[in-house]
Amino acid sequence: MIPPRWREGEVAVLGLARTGIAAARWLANNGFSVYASDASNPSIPDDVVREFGEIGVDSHIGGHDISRLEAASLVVVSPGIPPDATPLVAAREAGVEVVAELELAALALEATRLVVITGTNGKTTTTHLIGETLADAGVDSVVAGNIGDPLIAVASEGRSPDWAIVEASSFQLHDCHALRADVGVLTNLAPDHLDRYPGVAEYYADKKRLFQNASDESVWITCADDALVAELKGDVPGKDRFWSMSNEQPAWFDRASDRLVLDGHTLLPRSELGLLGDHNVSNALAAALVCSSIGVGPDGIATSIKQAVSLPHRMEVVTVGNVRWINDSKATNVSSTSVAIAAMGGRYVLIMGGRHKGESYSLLGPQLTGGDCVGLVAFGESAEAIRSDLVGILPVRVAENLENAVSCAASLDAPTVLFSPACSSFDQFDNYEHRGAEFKRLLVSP
Ligand code: UMA
Repeated sequence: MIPPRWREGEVAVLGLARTGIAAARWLANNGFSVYASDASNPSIPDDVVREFGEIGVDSHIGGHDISRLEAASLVVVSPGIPPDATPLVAAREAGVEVVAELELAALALEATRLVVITGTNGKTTTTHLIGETLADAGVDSVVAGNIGDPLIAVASEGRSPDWAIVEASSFQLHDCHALRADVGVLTNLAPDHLDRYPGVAEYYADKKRLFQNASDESVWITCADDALVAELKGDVPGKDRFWSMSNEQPAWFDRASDRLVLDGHTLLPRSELGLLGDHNVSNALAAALVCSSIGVGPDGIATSIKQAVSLPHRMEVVTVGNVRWINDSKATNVSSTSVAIAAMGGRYVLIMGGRHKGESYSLLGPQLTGGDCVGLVAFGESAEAIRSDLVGILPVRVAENLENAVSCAASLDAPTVLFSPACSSFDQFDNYEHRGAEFKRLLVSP
């Protein structure tokens, strides 16, 4: 239930990108007095500006009025705003409650049960596979969160589906206190976002918020092979359902017979999974466990998973002439690129680069040593750091931008080029989608 105290004054919405707009809309339409602001000048669509005028959202761009934040009954924060941002610090110091949009949405959708998927890598694909399988099975469900649409937008549509399948980033979990996952998935853990967190412990602590408010009815779906995940989860109440890439578990990959197995029965042969790499076998097993815990039968799960194709910018194959280009622009951290490298077979060139996030690229050294990767092209702000971390391992060329990196990779004459940046995109692009779209455009019109 939405706490009545939040109605006792003005609610301040921080950030006016997708999340802030959706949160302000829901709040104003539900009788709250709303002040929404953004420190920069995001381009807010004209119809949203008009709508805000009609529903009474007081919106300001180009800065935050700190005194209004300090006097607010609640601050609803967008995930892209770091916890140490000045307006948030001011609000907290003034004793104002700060919540994530995800928390507000979960309270607004009281009758909807939540599957919450978090982890460093694989969460978007797992969320997508669950969403497709439940939709195919006719389960009243919606997919939301980090994958695309903020959950509060579902509440705004007046819908109250039986299930919401929510991809939750650590940023979104940070200011969640009452959020309760009915089914929770922790895909894996690896260092990431070290440009925002003081250290990996703080990043993992936000992931751990998945398990807050655990009860005996909770269902936890985690990988039995991952000691770090087990340690983070600890001994919380609820029912555990494990998957494994090597040992017999409720869902597991039987490598000897090349099959994905669910509850003792073949779910599908590995060859029928249309997604590249072991990491996607792992994602499919996690999704299968979620769907079976919601009541979908193994045949339905298998049919939906077989039909799944890779999402844009995640090991997305684009064949141009004789070259297979793999767009993995979503790989914004070193562990994600490591997973992509593990999925490769045959000679290939690797393109990496973008904005450095604080991780060492030398972690990739052992995988690249003496392997199929015949050359590395580093571009963007992090090019020099990548070069100096990996230059002893394989030939490294430096390119100023993505366009030059693509031409350089093409000149190396390998049958496959893997574009898996291991960095964020913000040095030269709006986001990873923009970067991936540019990459694909360059392939057709270099
Ligand atoms: N801003 C302020 N004050 C500040 C700092 C920033 O007003 O002090 C403003 C910025 O100018 C910006 C807004 O706050 O306009 C922040 O917006 P946002 O970055 O949260 O953007 P949204 O469009 O709302 O997108 C967010 C997620 N973005 C981030 O987490 C950075 C999207 O995840 C998510 O899809 C969307 O909500 C819907 O849930 C993207 C992402 O990059 C895909 N996620 C990270 C990742 O996957 O690695 C976590």
